[in-house]
Amino acid sequence: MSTICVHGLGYIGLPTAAMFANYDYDVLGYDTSAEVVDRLEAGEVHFDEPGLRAFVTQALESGNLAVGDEVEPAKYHIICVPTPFDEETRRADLAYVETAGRAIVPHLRTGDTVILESTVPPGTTVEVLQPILEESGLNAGADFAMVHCPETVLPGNIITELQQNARIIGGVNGVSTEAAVRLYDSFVEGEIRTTENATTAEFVKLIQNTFRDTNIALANEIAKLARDYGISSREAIALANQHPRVELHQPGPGVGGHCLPIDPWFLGQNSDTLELIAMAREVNDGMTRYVIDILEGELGSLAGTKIAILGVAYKGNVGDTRKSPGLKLAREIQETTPVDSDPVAVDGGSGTEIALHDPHVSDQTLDLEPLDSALSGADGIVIATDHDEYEELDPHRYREETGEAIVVDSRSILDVSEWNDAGFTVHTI
Ligand code: SAJ
Repeated sequence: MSTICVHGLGYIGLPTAAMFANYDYDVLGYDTSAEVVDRLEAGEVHFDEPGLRAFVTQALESGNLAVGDEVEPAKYHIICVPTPFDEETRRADLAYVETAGRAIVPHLRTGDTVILESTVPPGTTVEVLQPILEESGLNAGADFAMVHCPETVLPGNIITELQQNARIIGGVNGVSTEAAVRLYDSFVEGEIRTTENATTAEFVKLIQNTFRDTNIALANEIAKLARDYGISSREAIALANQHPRVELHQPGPGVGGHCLPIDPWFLGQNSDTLELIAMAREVNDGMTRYVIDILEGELGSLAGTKIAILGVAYKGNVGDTRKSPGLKLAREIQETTPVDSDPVAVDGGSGTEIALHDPHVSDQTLDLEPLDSALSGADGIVIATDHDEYEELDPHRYREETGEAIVVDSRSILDVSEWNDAGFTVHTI
């Protein structure tokens, strides 16, 4: 019997399982995907995250971590399953949480603790998970402990943040909360804050990401205003942030990843109140259109042009393309220049040739090109992701291949005067 059973070995579950194992707990990592389990058993990690492979290998080799596709009894069950977003209804799909709960029921015993880490709409722990777990005949709070403990780690820095970030633990009662605090206290170096209300913990996680999304929307609107006034939004924001109570985020081509563009909708899922937050989502989603407007302002219709999009990862120095602004931009350009208006249809009927480049992305389903070929003959170049590699691009090297290309630096990472000297027209957001 394992001490801890982690349900779901994805971005959060796998590092969490390895962390506990490396802190000497006896851990079973459970995943319904036989492929995930097989790859882990073969020493492979199924997604990119700095340092994770060595961290997981250490856990497996110590014998503290085992992986499998069957649940076992455990003193602690930690649920880290995905909660996919339904784009049409803008609601969370809680099927994986429900399935995880049902998988625990036959193994649940008096004195166990069940922890939900997955990001969920407020009310899920108590209204969705609790009734399922109580099908065991045991009562949450009285017979077993039940808490929500949201993960808050930043992709690209997961292992460090897992240990160093503060944690919020919301139990259905004091005994539940204390049981989870004792567990996380074994490796969390950040502060552990508690609330005796699981819904509050769910809510807190969502307002953290909503704060960031809404703040970025404000930065995006500020960037548009700054362009209207012919000044640099980045300089203005940096100067404004000198004030001790101002903390503006950075503008860009939109907000990607699996958290910020989704969590504001989860927050409003069981409420009628979503005004500013919904508008912020629209502002951020509209940034790809804003980039297209800049390109069209310079090039006219994009039909028949070639646009190179540098960066299809959702943010700098990661290989993750979930809800990537770069890919969204590519799709929207293709919709903007339908085949009818297109004298030289290429790439699936779009009137625009789109070349994608990203040094961090290895997704074989994307038609990524080497940098030279992506830039060759480009009429427009969009820096869509703030990878370090793009910051270091030498404009003089590409000038001949691109001619007088228009550059939209949506992340403001280029040295504009250097690019101007090389003959490029550069627009920054
Ligand atoms: N972005 C901007 N401007 C900024 C900051 C970010 O446009 O000033 C964009 C990024 O380029 C990216 C998107 O926002 O496209 C999201 O990136 P991010 O780095 O803000 O966040 P994520 O999605 O990688 O991780 C977030 C984090 N949440 C917060 O910082 C409040 C992380 O701590 C959470 O654990 C994670 O969501 C999650 O799992 O919820």
